[in-house]
Amino acid sequence: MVQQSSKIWFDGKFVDWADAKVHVLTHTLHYGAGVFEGIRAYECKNGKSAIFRLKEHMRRLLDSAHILNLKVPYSQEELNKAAVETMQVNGMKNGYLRPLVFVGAGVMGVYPGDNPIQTIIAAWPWGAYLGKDALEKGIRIKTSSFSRHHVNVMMTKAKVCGNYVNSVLAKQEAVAEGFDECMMLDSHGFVSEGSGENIYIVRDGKIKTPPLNSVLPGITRNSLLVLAKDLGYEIVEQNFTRDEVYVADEVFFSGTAAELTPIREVDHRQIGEGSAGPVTKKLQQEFFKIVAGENEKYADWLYYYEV
Ligand code: PPE
Repeated sequence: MVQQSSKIWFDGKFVDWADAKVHVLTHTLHYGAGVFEGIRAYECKNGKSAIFRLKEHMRRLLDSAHILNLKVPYSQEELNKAAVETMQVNGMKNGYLRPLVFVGAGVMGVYPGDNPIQTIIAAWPWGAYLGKDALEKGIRIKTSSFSRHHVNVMMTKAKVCGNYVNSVLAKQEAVAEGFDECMMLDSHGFVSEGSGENIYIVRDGKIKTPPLNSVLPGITRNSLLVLAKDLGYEIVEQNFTRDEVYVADEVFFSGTAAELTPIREVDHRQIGEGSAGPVTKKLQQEFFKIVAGENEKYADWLYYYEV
């Protein structure tokens, strides 16, 4: 059960958690043409709180909406403000924010007509996405039997609700078979991403992540590309195959929910020593310092607020 907070921002107003309801003929509920975001806020060492890369997340939300031709009636600045207020009104110093833009009820049929475009921002406390030990010990994954989207089937640059049917199928399969998560291949057979994370391999100190073809342009991914370079690592965006993953020294996932999660086993093959490797650990350590406001160099990635 999701841990409830008290209020949800709903079309410009705060409503009680229990009253944030929609009609069963809500268009997006039937056809999936909505867009969303996942954003984390962290309590910082200076006693304040900060939403990590809020502006970039809201920009991606509006980009996603634009790709789907949804006209969001709010500016990026208004959405930033609403996100901060959602944390404040709920008295939350840290947690997960979920903005969602959806097509409301009106006409039925795939053409959305003039149905209202509705926007919500919910927030709730969310701990480690892949389990308590995942961040430290690493997880076990399998290659999914489901391919990731072809770029002309779904719009992969957009975080579209309907895109996640593919993720749900893949995740269900992985969990049913006793794995923590899965690795998905694109329609050409190259490694793509996890059901809700970007993926990386490390071999001989060099880091690779798939280019932005079939994968979501992760904001954590963007942060790690900058951070890894700043730390002196070679990091490239390049296609690779599943067997290259098997022989990697280290494999890890990144995402807002997953943060930076080491992968210790892929398709029953141990990766490296079977625990988080040195590059993964270093990036993870530095990432957690940045989100806690302990590295001035990345101060503009933090959107501070007080509760
Ligand atoms: N790929 C996918 C498919 C994805 O869903 C996410 C985020 C990422 C990559 C990483 O993107 P970013 O968060 O910007 O670094 N997945 C969100 C939803 C997870 C969920 O189960 O819900 C998230 O991490 O918030």
